[in-house]
Amino acid sequence: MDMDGFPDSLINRLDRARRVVFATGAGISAESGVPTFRGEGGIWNKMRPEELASVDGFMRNPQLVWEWYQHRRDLMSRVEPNPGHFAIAAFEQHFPELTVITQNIDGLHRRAGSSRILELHGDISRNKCFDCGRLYDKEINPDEDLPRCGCGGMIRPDVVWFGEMLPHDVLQAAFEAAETAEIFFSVGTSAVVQPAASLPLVAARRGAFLVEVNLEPTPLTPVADVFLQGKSGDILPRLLKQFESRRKAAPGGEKTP
Ligand code: BJW
Ligand code: ZN
Repeated sequence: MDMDGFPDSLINRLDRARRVVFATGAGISAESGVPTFRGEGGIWNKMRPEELASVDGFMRNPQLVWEWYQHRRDLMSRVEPNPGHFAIAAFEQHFPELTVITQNIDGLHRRAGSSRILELHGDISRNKCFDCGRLYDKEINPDEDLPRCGCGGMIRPDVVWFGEMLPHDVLQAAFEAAETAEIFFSVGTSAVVQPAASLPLVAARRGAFLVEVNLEPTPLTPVADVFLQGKSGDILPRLLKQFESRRKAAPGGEKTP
């Protein structure tokens, strides 16, 4: 252990790593003011996911679902990335290959400056046609008649609901990144929603060093090599700092076996 409390095993691994994955969930954006789904203050404590985040729910009551998404879209457009997002973006310059795999739809990794980002569950700033998939940017006012696509299909947010497939190419790239990662960070996710929850397990099976950052233990915790309990916006910047000061003290250290 070092005085900042991060295990030497983790710093040593980071020092040698070339391929790193940060897989993030709602928790990383909590400190930006975006509510999480599960856990303390989670959305699903008050709302029913099957009503708001499923195809059936949308078909039953598109107006309600649009109200919810328009509300969250407004909120997400007003918030800013936090030190957790910025630390991940800064880690990029230290590794030849760093991939961010996120379940979030808020665009905050992009706004923090990360460059290789795989968005598993879509992007709330986009709309698409239910039937033909055509993308639409225009704002939806849930109080008015909902617009339709030229093909007659309903317009919906470009996000992935329960029971829907994830975007194929994005998911494939995510599994490839997990399979080849030397260090895999799981940050701020309850690690229960599939198939995202399989990624760290795939990485670990292929030999990746698994690091979890969360306020509380999850089903992944027993599998993790290191569990860092606390806020991602606190832990990740401290980890970055300790890692960077190690690099300064021993430049080129990353090349020693
Ligand atoms: C902090 C913090 C701080 C707080 N610092 N930490 C196999 C077995 C069982 C079920 C299934 C299965 N395969 C598929 C399923 C069904 C389903 C599923 O997994 N259900 C489970 C709930 C059981 N999966 C699907 O349907 C997926 N599709 C699919 O599998 O297709 C193939 C298929 C089709 C048909 C049948 C079968 C298979 C699609 C999943 C889509 C998920 N969609 C949502 C909504 C997206 C759009 C939107 O945002 O509106 O995605 S649901 C919601 O959950 C959202 C999130 O991305 C996702 C994950 O949540 P996340 O990010 O983990 O957040 P939380 O809130 O759960 O956790 C936050 C964590 O942060 C907590 O742990 C806190 O402690 C922590 N935290 N503050 C650090 N400051
Ligand atoms: Zn269409």
